[in-house]
Amino acid sequence: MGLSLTCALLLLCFLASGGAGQDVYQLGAHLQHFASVRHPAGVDVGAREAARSYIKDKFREYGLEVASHSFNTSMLLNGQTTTIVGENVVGVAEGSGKGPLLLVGADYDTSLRHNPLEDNGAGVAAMLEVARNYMKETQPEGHFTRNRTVIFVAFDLNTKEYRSDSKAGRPGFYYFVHQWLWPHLNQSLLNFGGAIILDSITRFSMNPNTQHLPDGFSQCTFPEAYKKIIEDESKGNFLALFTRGTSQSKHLAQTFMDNYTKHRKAGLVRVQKMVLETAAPVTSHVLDMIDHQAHFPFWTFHPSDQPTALPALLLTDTDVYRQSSEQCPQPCTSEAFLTRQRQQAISLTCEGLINTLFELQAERRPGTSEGSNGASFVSVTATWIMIVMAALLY
Ligand SMILES: *[C@@H]1O[C@H](CO)[C@@H](O)[C@H](O)[C@H]1NC(C)=O
Ligand SMILES: *[C@@H]1O[C@H](CO)[C@@H](O)[C@H](O)[C@H]1NC(C)=O
Ligand SMILES: *[C@@H]1O[C@H](CO)[C@@H](O)[C@H](O)[C@H]1NC(C)=O
Ligand SMILES: CC(=O)N[C@H]1CO[C@H](CO)[C@@H](O)[C@@H]1O
Repeated sequence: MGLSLTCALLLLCFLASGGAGQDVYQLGAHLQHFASVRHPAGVDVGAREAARSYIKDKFREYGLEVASHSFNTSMLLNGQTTTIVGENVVGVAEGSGKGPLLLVGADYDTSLRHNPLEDNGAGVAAMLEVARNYMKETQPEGHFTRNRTVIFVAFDLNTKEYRSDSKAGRPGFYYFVHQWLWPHLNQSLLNFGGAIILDSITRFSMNPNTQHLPDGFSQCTFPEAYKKIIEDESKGNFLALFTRGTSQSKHLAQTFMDNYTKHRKAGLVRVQKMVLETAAPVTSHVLDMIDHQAHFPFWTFHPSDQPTALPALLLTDTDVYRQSSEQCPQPCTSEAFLTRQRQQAISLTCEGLINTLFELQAERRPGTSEGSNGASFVSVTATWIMIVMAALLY
């Protein structure tokens, strides 16, 4: 009885810890591969390439078609401007029918000064989990059919984040949009549903005055978001969702919001929409906040004389504009990093994204009921509860 009681208690603890379904996510396993600095001038010169290999292996394992996009850029190494070869990694989930393609992307390299797990290992881990679950649910035995194409992209060399290097060339995502994506879309806006970018998604704080906003944030740029954040005592307790004010971007943003908010634990980390209207004035301080992540070359896409803005969303914790309530002890291992708060936040983001992909790119198979993908987790839980009760009665 002693043993079975212990077993039962352990199982109950296991069940109680099931927050935003995080035990179905393999975040810890991914994060182990993103703990070290992945910069061309980093101490571990092989770290960037090792991370890239890991992403490719996982994409293949999930059944995605892997494509690679190499580009040349430049940066300051040992005092000299040097050409560097970068590689964006693409995982393609081809749809069976026509319709606009959707992209989910995250940077996998790092700057020299940020925590490699926070910026942006967690974003890459989330993207991998979204890819894994999307592919699993759209297998022949899954609940959905894959109708429209989804691509998952890990971007290399975000030179815009290496701010100390003012001579650095353009970042990998810039080349990706111009050299890979636009030709792939047959240079037609109609073939593109939008990009959703994950860049730093684990910095949170429920304490007042932990969210900093740059000068000009309120004045006509993001008035609604400003009001809400001030009302909330400037707490860094939200995931920011930056979008343009165009109808296509707003539709994508709303679909994500709706699917995110549906989760019963969504209240733990709310999503704050930041809508940048076309005519809104933007100060250089505000631009500093939003011009170095991968959504930016989509917003500012200019393939010819004509600007052709592409729809894109940025999901971010606002990074250096926020003080996290959780410091990671140095050296920050993936185990120490993946606290319950971070795990829940990443899981919620994953759930919102996966359901957004189901909603926009897939179709429920006839005969599978609404919510049955979520219900599989519940029925597993129910089975465990029965086992626990049996153990207790015994
Ligand atoms: C990068 O530059 C080298 C020469 O420095 C060239 O041989 C190579 O083809 C370039 N690669 C790409 C992808 O443009
Ligand atoms: C989605 O794909 C399935 C299977 O290929 C097909 O039966 C269905 O008609 C498609 N739906 C649309 C809207 O294209
Ligand atoms: C682009 O055109 C090619 C050749 O006509 C076609 O096979 C491909 O499906 C098109 N791509 C998209 C995204 O429509
Ligand atoms: C699974 C899920 O919650 N899907 C929802 C995503 O958002 C769309 C648009 O609001 C809803 O129709 C889906 O039901």
